[in-house]
Amino acid sequence: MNAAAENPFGINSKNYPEFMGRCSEHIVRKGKDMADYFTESPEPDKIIYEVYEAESQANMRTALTVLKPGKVGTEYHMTKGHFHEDPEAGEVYFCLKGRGIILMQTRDGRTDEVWLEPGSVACIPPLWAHRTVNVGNYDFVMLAIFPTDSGHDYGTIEKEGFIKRVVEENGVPKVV
Ligand code: PAN
Ligand code: ZN
Repeated sequence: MNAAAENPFGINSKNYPEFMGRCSEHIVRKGKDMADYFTESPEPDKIIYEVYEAESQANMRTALTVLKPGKVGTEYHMTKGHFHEDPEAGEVYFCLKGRGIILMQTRDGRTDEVWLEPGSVACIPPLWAHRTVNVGNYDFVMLAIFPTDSGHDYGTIEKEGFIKRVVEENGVPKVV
């Protein structure tokens, strides 16, 4: 574990780039990585989102997601979405910047959503798949905290998709 990550730190809407700078993992998801997720084909080299993940601390992982504004067809930019493999692992999302929606669903087909703006928090219970959607005109930046051993199951969503989608209708976001 790197020593800097063991020190206490605060993250807010202004200093989050500093946190990004000390993360050990950086994932970039482009259109070509998400061809099977959107209804229409995204431009292959367009960046949809980036994730910066810190070393684990106190059995928790902290990850910052920057979801770029934009749409693929009428569908707003979104993350892949996943279940946690550990049935006891929930997660908390803190919105630092922008406007977004967290879509959630269970394996037996229940759905829910939480709209986020700066200062809002979404509590994702265990056993709920979660996907983030940027419905604003600027970057949507959120911080996620989840147990280190959560594990990520992407396969189910990749195969079955989300029951609800967020599209632009008459110039405004609509969950359909
Ligand atoms: C988040 C997500 C992040 C990217 O840190 O991993 O927003 O979304 P996908 O992982 O679905 O591509 C989280 O929920 N971690 O558990
Ligand atoms: Zn998660």
